[in-house]
Amino acid sequence: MPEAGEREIMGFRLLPGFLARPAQEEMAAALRAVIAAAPPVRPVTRWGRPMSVRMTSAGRLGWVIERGHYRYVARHPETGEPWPPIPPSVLAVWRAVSGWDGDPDCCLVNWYGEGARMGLHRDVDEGDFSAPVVSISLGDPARFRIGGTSRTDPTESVVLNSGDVVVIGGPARLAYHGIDRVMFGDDDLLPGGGRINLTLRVVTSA
Ligand code: MD6
Ligand code: FE
Repeated sequence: MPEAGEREIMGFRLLPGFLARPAQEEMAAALRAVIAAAPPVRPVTRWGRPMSVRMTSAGRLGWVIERGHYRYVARHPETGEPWPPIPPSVLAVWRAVSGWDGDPDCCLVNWYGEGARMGLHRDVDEGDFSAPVVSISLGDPARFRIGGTSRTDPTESVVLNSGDVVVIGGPARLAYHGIDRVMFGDDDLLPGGGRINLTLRVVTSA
């Protein structure tokens, strides 16, 4: 049974308002330190186009695109330093909702400025699809599109607001999803506007 306020669409478990405003503020402050240590970069896709989203990571491994290859690596591509640790408040969300015995290897940090979006994709670079991916949204609302395991399956969309958490596991773990658009400036958590999405991932099998 879903808890109050919880709902499921196409196998994606939505936990609207999981984080109250003070918890969002604490997490945003912790992420400012992550971003200062590991500056977000615009990955260049295998088609040679820079993404509109800026990305960095925390944890043992970070997700990067290296000369068109999507992979997890232990160091920031520009600074050469190990990724900063995943903030404790972020790990606490994973432990509360993932149902997974163990912590994630990677917290991918996606930064959306004005006009940024993310095309329909699947997260398939991890070594263990039995673990869920947990997503946390902070800042401006965004329209999240959810499909099935085939690119041509029908889709639905839902707005993700600051403090919302999404768990994708089970059959939905390999479903297509993306961000159609961000309602830039509609939320005041992040100074100057913008949206941060965190995705927590188990990368290596036990
Ligand atoms: C975003 N999220 O919300 C992009 N991936 O900005 C994702 O790509 C995502 O929300 C896997 C699981 C949950 C997600
Ligand atoms: Fe994704």
